[in-house]
Amino acid sequence: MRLHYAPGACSLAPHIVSREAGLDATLDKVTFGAERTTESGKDFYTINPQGAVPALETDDGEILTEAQVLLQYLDSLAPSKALLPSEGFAKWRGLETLNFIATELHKGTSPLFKKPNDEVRDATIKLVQNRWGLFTQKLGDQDYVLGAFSVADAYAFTVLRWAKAFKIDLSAYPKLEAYFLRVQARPAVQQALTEEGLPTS
Ligand SMILES: N[C@@H](CCC(=O)N[C@@H](CS)C(=O)NCC(=O)O)C(=O)O
Repeated sequence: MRLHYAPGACSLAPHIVSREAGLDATLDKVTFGAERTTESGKDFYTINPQGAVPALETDDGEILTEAQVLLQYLDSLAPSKALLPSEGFAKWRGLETLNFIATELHKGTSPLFKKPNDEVRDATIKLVQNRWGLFTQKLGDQDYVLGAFSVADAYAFTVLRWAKAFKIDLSAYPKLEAYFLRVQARPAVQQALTEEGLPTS
């Protein structure tokens, strides 16, 4: 399979999961400019008309988009790794958490990439701080948000990297820093960061 990604973008989450799951995923970097081209020399819009990463080309030639769906797909390819609860109410809690990360944390933070004016920036940061507070409540005293490491942690880590890069003050949630470092220390996460040319600490 081939994962289209941009360094540090939300595509880092499925990249991490592919490494956690030991799946054979080839990386294809997308360059964002006036045009969007892949490292393999294609117009990225022909792969994903939305122009957004992540996009996964499966071994059967299907193209799958939407980060949280890719995460569930990758989990389904490696059931023995149990990277997302699949039974009982834990399954629904897992899906609820993934959707929260996608719609509240990921899409809550992404307006900051568009260089908003001060008013929008301040409102965005306030919302992001509130949502990380809610995520911290979900985390509680657990090491990982669903108990054991899951695809949700790969996604949350990816978005928390952005909050840190934008220097959003999350000091009211000290457990988040320990959580971030715990996820970052995982060998698969280190591998994915290295493969994307990103700092590993
Ligand atoms: N709905 C998509 C959105 C993915 C997305 O926002 N990707 C960003 C990077 S994190 C992107 O490629 N943005 C470029 C653009 O939309 O122009 C998903 O959830 O996977």
